[in-house]
Amino acid sequence: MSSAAGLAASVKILVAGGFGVGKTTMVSSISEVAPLRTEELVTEVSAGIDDLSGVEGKTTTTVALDFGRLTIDDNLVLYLFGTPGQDRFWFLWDELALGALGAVVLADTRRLENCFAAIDYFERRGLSFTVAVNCFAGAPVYTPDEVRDALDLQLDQPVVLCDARDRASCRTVLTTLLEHLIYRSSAGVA
Ligand SMILES: Nc1nc2c(ncn2[C@@H]2O[C@H](COP(=O)(O)OP(=O)(O)OP(=O)(O)O)[C@@H](O)[C@H]2O)c(=O)[nH]1
Ligand SMILES: [Mg+2]
Repeated sequence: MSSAAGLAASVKILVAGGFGVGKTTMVSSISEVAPLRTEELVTEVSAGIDDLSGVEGKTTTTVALDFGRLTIDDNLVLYLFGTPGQDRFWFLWDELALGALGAVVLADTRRLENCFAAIDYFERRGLSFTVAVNCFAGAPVYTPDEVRDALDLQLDQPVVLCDARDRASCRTVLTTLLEHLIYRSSAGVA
């Protein structure tokens, strides 16, 4: 977190998760400035590699990052960085994670296993995160406790349900993450 007298503290947050889970959608929904997107057409290189089930209409994919900004109050501004979802862009994650204070890991219950890599990455780096289940229509519905169990997460690990298209819902996800960051810092964990 960076701050100076009279200036709001700025905090960098990553929005991560598997391919097509709604990362770009979430950053775009919540950003108060025109979001930066770096989307390109999904090419045939994707065929047989990226699982498009449930998002068959998806024609573009993030190739570098998404960027957005959200002012929480006079004292705190969040800078949101959405990661690319395709495995071939993993090499960008270390750059994107530099200086980040926390992360949202988006999950889709139809392809829950796709968020394992992001969870593993943040656990290894000791970066606090919140799992947010993006509730796509028709996807199996599970409680946060069931998702936490399925992902084998600690009991104090926040898991919330959300709709990445809805600004208020995304704001709740980020508030949950901020509360978790404060809890971890007061507990001396991070
Ligand atoms: N029904 C529904 N569709 C959604 C939701 N969130 C995103 N979508 C759609 O799902 C598709 C994938 O969304 P993106 O935001 O591009 O996903 P992404 O995680 O950024 O994808 P990559 O960058 O390719 O990994 C898009 O067609 C969205 O319109 C949601 O909450 N509900
Ligand atoms: Mg994207």
